[in-house]
Amino acid sequence: MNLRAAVIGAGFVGRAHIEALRRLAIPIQGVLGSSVARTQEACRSLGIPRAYQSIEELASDGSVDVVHICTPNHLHFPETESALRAGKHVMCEKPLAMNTQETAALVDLAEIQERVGAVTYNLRYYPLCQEAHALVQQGAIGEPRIVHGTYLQDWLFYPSDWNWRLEPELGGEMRAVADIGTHWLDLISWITGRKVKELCADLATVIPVRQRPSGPVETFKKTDNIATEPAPMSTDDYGSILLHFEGGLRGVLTVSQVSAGRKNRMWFEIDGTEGSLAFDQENPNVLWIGSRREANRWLIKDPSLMSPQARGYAAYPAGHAEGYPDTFVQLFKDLYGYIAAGDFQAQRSFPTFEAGHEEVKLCELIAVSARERRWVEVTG
Ligand code: SOE
Repeated sequence: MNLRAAVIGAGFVGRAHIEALRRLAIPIQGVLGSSVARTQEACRSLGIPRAYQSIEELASDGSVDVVHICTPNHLHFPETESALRAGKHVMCEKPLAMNTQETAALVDLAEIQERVGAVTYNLRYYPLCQEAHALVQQGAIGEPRIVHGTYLQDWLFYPSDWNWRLEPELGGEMRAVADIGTHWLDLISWITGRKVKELCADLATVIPVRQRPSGPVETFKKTDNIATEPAPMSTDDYGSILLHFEGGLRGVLTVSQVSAGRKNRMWFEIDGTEGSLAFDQENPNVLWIGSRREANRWLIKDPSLMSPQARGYAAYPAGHAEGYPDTFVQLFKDLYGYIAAGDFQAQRSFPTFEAGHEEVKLCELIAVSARERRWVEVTG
């Protein structure tokens, strides 16, 4: 494949994108960071040839086919718009944009420009999440009836923990639900093939005042020894959401970024009429398969024991663990393969801009439900 990439953002997730692109031997033409110094440092430390000075310079680079957007949330819309208008395909970090006006505009613009848009709901690409998807589609657990789970982290546990996601102007009005809850919601809708039809949410800002550092702090980095000032908080540290999906499936999700000891615990269980499945991102090489008729099983990731449609998403043989960085490789493999094939009417197996729009819509409805303390229907 002759496609070439450029990456905007060189923080935690930008580097994950760069590493995955390299495993796929996709040339990275250049990087644009949050400042000239950070761009140059990224190019130097990662051996990337070109340090762009601006989004305009990047967009006018005719050698770039796909732009990866790995910046804070408020930049996703303008950067994606520039890339699409310049005729690039886009791989955007989640959430796709700050609100549904923006996400709907990006869905339309990608269609008008006949470019492909994807959103990094990469958790679909754990080999055993692909297997869960295949098993549910094959009817291995019958009709899904109940789904429950959590997405819990502790990196914002202390009032002194800080990140741009805490500032609504940069991260959006919703935080834990948008940042990690939408990963779970996207994953469950994709595995079960059912959309959320109505929901009822309870949200809380459990740390009402935090200590804002005088300079920027990268995701998952500590703020020790930096001068700070008190800052009142408005976004959600915690949320629990009751969910009704299409086809009678119902369930509940709890998200939190203040649960001590839980580092990145995206966990789900789907209970069907014939059996159950459960997966834990902190231990992603096993899938629990529950049964009433026979003994429960643990499927240890092994491509030779996985369903034909899922086994291609395991890059390594049995006994060789795969994790978070591998999910980006598999997602980009799907996306770049689709773009290279050139038929943009073909069905898309990766998370699309439409999926990104759907998640931002759910976030807006979750905010309404929590504010008005009531069930809200998902329309449109
Ligand atoms: C921070 O909460 C974060 O990096 C998310 O933004 C990612 O999407 C998730 O995969 C890990 O946690």
